[in-house]
Amino acid sequence: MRAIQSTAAAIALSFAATGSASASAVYHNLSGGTFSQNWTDSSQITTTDDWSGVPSIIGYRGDDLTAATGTDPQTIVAFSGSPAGAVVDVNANQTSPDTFTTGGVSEFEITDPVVAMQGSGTADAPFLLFHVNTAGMENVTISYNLRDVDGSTDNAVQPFALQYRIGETGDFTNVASAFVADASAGPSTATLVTPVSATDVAWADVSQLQLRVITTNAVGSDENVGVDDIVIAGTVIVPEPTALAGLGLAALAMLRRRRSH
Ligand SMILES: [Ca+2]
Ligand SMILES: [Ca+2]
Ligand SMILES: [Ca+2]
Ligand SMILES: [Ca+2]
Repeated sequence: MRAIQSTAAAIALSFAATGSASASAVYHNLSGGTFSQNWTDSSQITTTDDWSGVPSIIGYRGDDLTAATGTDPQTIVAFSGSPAGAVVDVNANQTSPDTFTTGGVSEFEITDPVVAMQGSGTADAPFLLFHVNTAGMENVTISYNLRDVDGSTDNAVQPFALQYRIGETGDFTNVASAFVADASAGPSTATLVTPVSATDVAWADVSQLQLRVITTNAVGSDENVGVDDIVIAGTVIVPEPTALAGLGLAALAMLRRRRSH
């Protein structure tokens, strides 16, 4: 009876933790294949704020990660702001990035479908969080295209940073080489595409690698910028030749020991 009670209590606790903290995502097992997402399947997101149909990605609005406008996203390393906490976000099934002014993460079912982000007074630092299991893999890379999909008269400086952390707690580490100072152009243009790619030795052989692409509320009216054609790849870790030679010697030594008995 006691065991049943404590099990029930544990389940209740885990539900409470899920509700108050962040959503959970399945970590993509990179040894089973490359991770990719180009948003072409617009049925993966059908309900606002519901990421359950999108493998290994969750979008967050980034409330209270900064109190200012024009903050360099490279300097924001906390997972969530205070007092808002983590706010899961996506505005589903949108069709007009020019006129959709709500800040945060949005799915645009346009000619080349994309999930895009723009900051606002509420969406202080929206981001996409990728969950990857790189066990047994090295040379882990991420690449994506930042697409200005906002053809309105807005002409903001829309910076994008790439960050990572190992595990699900603590601050993120910024990847300086992947910073884009302004991924948008304007006014009234929606053609700029900025390719980004990065790698870090710290991403190899870990069960929980979190990568995030983050922007911030720009000075003035923000522009929607898509994060598209995302690819996360790696190579299988092969034992060093010296280690193989060592194994061979150990096997020989074992054989000799057996023979001598
Ligand atoms: Ca796309
Ligand atoms: Ca959709
Ligand atoms: Ca633009
Ligand atoms: Ca703004």
